[in-house]
Amino acid sequence: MFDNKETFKSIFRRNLVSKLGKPLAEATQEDVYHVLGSMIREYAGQDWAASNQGFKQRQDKQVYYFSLEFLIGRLLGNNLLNVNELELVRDSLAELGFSLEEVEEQEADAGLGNGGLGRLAACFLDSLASLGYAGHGCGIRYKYGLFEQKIINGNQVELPDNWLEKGNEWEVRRPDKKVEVQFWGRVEAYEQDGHYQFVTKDAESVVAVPYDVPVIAYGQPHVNTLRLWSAEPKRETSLDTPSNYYGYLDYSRSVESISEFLYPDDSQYEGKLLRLKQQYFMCSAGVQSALRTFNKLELSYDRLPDKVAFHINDTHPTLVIPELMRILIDVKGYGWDEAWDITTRTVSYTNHTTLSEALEKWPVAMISKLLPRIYMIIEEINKRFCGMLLERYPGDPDRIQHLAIVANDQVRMAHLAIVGSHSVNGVAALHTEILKEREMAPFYALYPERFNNKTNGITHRRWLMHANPKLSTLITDTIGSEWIREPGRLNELVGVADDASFQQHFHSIKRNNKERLAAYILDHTGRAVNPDSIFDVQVKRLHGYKRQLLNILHVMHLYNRLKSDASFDIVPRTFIFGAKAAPSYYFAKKIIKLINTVADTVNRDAAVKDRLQVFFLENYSVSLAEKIIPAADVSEQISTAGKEASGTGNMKFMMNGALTIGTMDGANVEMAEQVGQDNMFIFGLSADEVLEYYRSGSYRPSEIVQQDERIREVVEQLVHPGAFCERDGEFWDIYDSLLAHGDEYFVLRDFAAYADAHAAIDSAYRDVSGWTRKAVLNAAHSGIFSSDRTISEYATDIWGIHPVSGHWKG
Ligand code: GPQ
Repeated sequence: MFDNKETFKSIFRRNLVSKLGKPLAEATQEDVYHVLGSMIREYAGQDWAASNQGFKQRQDKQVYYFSLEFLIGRLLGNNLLNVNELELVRDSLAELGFSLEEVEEQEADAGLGNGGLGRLAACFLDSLASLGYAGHGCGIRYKYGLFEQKIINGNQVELPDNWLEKGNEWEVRRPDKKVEVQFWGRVEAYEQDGHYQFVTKDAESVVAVPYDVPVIAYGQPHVNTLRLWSAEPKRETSLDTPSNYYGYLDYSRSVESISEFLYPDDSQYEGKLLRLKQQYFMCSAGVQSALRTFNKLELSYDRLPDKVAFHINDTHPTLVIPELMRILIDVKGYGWDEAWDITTRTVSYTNHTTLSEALEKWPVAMISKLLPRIYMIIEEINKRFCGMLLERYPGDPDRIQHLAIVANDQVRMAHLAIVGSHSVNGVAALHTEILKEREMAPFYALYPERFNNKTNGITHRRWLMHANPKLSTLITDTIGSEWIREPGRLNELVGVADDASFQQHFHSIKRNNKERLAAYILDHTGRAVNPDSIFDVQVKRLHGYKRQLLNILHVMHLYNRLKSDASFDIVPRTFIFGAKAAPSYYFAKKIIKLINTVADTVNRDAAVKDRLQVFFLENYSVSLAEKIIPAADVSEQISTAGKEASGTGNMKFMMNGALTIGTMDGANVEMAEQVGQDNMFIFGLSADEVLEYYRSGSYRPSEIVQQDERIREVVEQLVHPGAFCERDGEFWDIYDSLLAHGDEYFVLRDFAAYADAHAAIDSAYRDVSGWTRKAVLNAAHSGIFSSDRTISEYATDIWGIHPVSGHWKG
């Protein structure tokens, strides 16, 4: 791209003048960011055009990954890494008097997602491109991403995330590729040549305009597209827009609201009309646009499944199924059976949770009014599906009712997704087993061949190479650079896990990352952190089942012991939390308040602060994760067993040499298989034991409180004024969740085992070499959790695609 530093510097100066009209002497860091970003984007434009040209010429099968969320974070550093210019640009900027790290800080995070599901989509895009697949993202260009979190008096306050305020260097608006999406109206049927033809009358049209973001491969000139749709009113007046001026203004505002903001709920169904509009808007725009590309191949639609795959990221994009049916039948003239065959062979679906509160069930009244033709098609799918069930299970109406897509005046999106696709996958081995044996068992009985597992992964390019460049360099210096293309080869580090000199380098890199995080904490909280303390981290969305409560209750217990037992000797520990709570999730917000209250008490207490500190870092985001994860010694993955479908943060920590304290849940199970239980701190109930408790109803949290003095003490501290409770009954709701409402997530049941696991961490950490060895082994066995492995499995088993370009520059 740039031959050497001198060419870079001269091109950069020229761009600064032509783009901003500024000489170098006047440029701010923000200017440098914008100019550099636009240079990289423009450069990638060449490869982008060539990639698209290649797809078309070779008629490559295209995968479209539909997702309401793409939590991509910042792009500058990652794109520089992928085009192999990171070092040259860093050095050149330094010569011009700028620090690349500080320039990177100028970029707003693209926070177009809530948590794991959205970040997974972003990691998948990186792997699709870097492995040379023709695979693209389809999403929404929300004007406001996930809210910005402020902590005020210990409470979460949400501010709008105006991420586009300063412009977005990476996107290209493509008005020439716009499509129209129809809402409301009524369906009319005509008879034509012996069959019915359906048209929707008096619908409201919305224009979907794509903003394309290049997804740049690592080390090869391959660029895919993340196409984000923005909703705009139709400018020209026509029958489907209001003709009077005030009516038009209302229409225009309501249209723009479709892509206005991301719903901030994670693993939680919100039955709002606007959310349904977002879903259909994205599905219809994405399907139309993919079919437009397919049309250029001039093939029969019978061939669609050979050339196109639509993957739906959870049920949020399930309307892809009836939308494709609508186009095949109403526009392309297919009969039902052929259209159904094409559709089901084109669509595949990933399930990300078994939590019942996350299940999408749209009211028939809402969906049939907003999307009348789509609802007709859903009804017909349901009718035919139930007819099939009736043949198969005559005399078992309960079973049919249980499996139906439309029942109790609701459309069950998961049922529609399973019935309308050829593949249904879970995201970790345990999760997939739970789907097959419990949650989706009757569907598994019907369609065993559709169900498969695809254990999640993370891109090692962002989460190791970019987030932890020093460790990345050490690895390359030790085992060569092949691990970058084949992350499985990280296991060659096993050979140096006991090597004293390697250990020492590894340890000092971790220590260095901890110093950087300590500097960040000092900067943001005004408190100094001891970088020799154990950095014990729990960062993820705030949820009952993720059990941040278990963690903070244990911190309260440690504090109590330090206060009461002068001989209690612990390795200094710094507990770090980061978590956003859904704005309407009252309980989760109370936990945030509790964590902050505990942090306040502990950090202000001179008697303990050399041994115990607690921080809640505000506004957890992708870019903050990149600072925190490389600095962690201990990774908290402590969900109630059976509840966390996979987890992906667990993999990021492992890859960066943190040791996991965790339950046998989600992908923790497979991590333990890889690295061995000796190198993790596993504790607590198993998924089967949790299930057994639910079945028998025999769990009595009050008995545990009676038996365990430590637990009694911390539970009482929630409601009685003292160290952690400013006013009487401050944390009654939390107290009640544990004692009056049965402790749904087994926090008290797992407390003792959790405390033991923490004691084991304390003693293991005292042996520096032993700990470092375990840390190295974790990194060494993390290669299988690269999303490159995950994506190759999707490619082979689900999508039937091959890399279309395969050479590596690096
Ligand atoms: N997940 Cl359903 C989300 O982040 N949001 C959601 O709405 C749903 C699931 C997560 C899930 O909780 C994690 O266990 C997974 O690792 C992650 O999806 C990616 O599969």
